[in-house]
Amino acid sequence: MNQSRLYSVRMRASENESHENGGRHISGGELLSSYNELGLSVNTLLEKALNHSRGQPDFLQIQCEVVNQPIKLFNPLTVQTNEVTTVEEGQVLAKFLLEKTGVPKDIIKKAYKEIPEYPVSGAILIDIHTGERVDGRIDKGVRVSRMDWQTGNFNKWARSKADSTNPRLKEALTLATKVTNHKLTIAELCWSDDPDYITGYVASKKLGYQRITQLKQYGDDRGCRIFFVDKLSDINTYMSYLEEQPILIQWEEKHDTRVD
Ligand code: WAQ
Ligand code: MG
Repeated sequence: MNQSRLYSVRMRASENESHENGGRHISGGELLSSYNELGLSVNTLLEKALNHSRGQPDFLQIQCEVVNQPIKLFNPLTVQTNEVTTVEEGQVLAKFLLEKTGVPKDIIKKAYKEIPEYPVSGAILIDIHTGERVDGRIDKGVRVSRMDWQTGNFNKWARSKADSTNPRLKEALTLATKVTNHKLTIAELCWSDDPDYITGYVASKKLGYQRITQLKQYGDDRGCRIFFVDKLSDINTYMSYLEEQPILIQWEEKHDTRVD
C-alpha cells in the first residue's frame, strides 16, 4: 500500500432516522485505503452495511477523506482465548481481568450497572477514579477511526497463530491495539451488539487481548464498549488520538510480547 496517500473510509448505518436524529444503530466500519483500492474499500463497507444481522438500514453513509498525518505502526496485542461454558462464568472472568488491569472493583461494579443506559454507536469513556463517564458524547460515544490491518499481514499473523481469519477478530484486535497503546487507557471491555455474536474481550497493554467465548446470550442485541481511562487531564487530546491518529497494525514475530 502506498502510505503516502491513504484515505480514511468510514461507514455508518441506522434504522429509521440517522444516528443524530435518534435512529437505531445498525452497523459501522472504518478502514484505511490507497486511492487505487478506494472502490473496493467502499464496497467492503457497503456490503457490511447491507448484510447485517441487526437489520436493514434506512440511513447509510460512507465517507472518504485523505489522511495527512504520519501513520503509526503497532504490533498487535497478544491474543488469548478463554473458553467459558456460561455467560455468568464469562462475566465473572471479565470482571476479574479488569481488576487485574488496575480498574478498582467498585468502579467495575458501577460501570456494569450503567451499561444498559448506553445504547450508543461508539465507545464510552469511564474514569477509573470516579467511575464517571467522561466522554461527554451522551447519545453516540466516541468512534475510533483511521485504523486498519492489511489483509496479507493479517493472514500471515493468523496462520502463525493457527487462528481463523475471522474478520471480526481482525477489526476488534485492530481497535483494541490502537486504544490500549495510549498510555491513559487502562483497559477495554467489549462485546458485540450483533445478536449472533457472543464472544467478547477484555484488553490492556499488559494483559493483551483476552477473548472470552461467552459474554452475552444469543439473540441479545445489546453490545458494550467501554474504555477505562486514568484521569484525563486533556480529554480532547485523548479523543482526537482515538478519532484522528492514523495507525496500521503490522505484525512482526520478533516483536511479539508475552502475556503476564
Ligand atoms: N469505535 C468505538 N466504538 C465502536 C467502534 C469503533 N470503531 N466499533 C464498534 N463500536 C462499539 C459500538 O457501540 C458497537 O455497538 C459495539 O462497540 C460493538 O461493536 O472474536 O463485533 O462491531 O475476538 O458489534 C469482539 C470479539 C467482537 C471478536 C466485537 O463489536 C473476537 C464486535 P461490534
Ligand atoms: Mg455490531
